[in-house]
Amino acid sequence: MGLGTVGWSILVMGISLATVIILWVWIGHIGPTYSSNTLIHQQKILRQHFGLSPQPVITDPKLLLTPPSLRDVKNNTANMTTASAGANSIGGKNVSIVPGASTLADKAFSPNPINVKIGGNVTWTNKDNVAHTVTSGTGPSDPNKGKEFDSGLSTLLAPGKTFSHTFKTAGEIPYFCQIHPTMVGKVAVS
Ligand SMILES: [Cu+2]
Repeated sequence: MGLGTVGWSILVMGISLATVIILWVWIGHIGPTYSSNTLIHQQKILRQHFGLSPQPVITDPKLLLTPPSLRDVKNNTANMTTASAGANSIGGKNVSIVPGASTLADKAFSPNPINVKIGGNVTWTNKDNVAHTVTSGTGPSDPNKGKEFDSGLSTLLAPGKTFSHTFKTAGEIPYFCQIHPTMVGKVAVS
């Protein structure tokens, strides 16, 4: 009883308060990003361990607003429909407009060149994140541009969209993108 007990009580309270302050200063300053940073670090180690390429860093703000599980749905479903369409028709070929295509010249389309039988069709899928066109011809100044096929400047081939064309005559048909004319490809019909 008396001052001794009160003294001890104050001491215990003081130590508790000090502990709380120390813990707050020690852990509190790490902040809310601590757990997500740990997660990223763990993923990096795991990817290295299993020989996977490092996680791509996403900076596109539109993509960051989309949950990861929904990010590739458009492209994936486009692949599914073109894959089944290709399987059902004789000589159906698929060409991708690859990510970053606008600076890739003749690597913008894959595979390039593409071989197709007479009567066969080619389906282009835009796997890039900007719109393109697939337009027959050697470039914007070709007087015959778009004669054989053209996905169109008014109906741009948006990301995830597809465009198909059936080839009826043999020959080598160059094509390009009207928005980025350095993107070039070739269809060989035989
Ligand atoms: Cu383009």
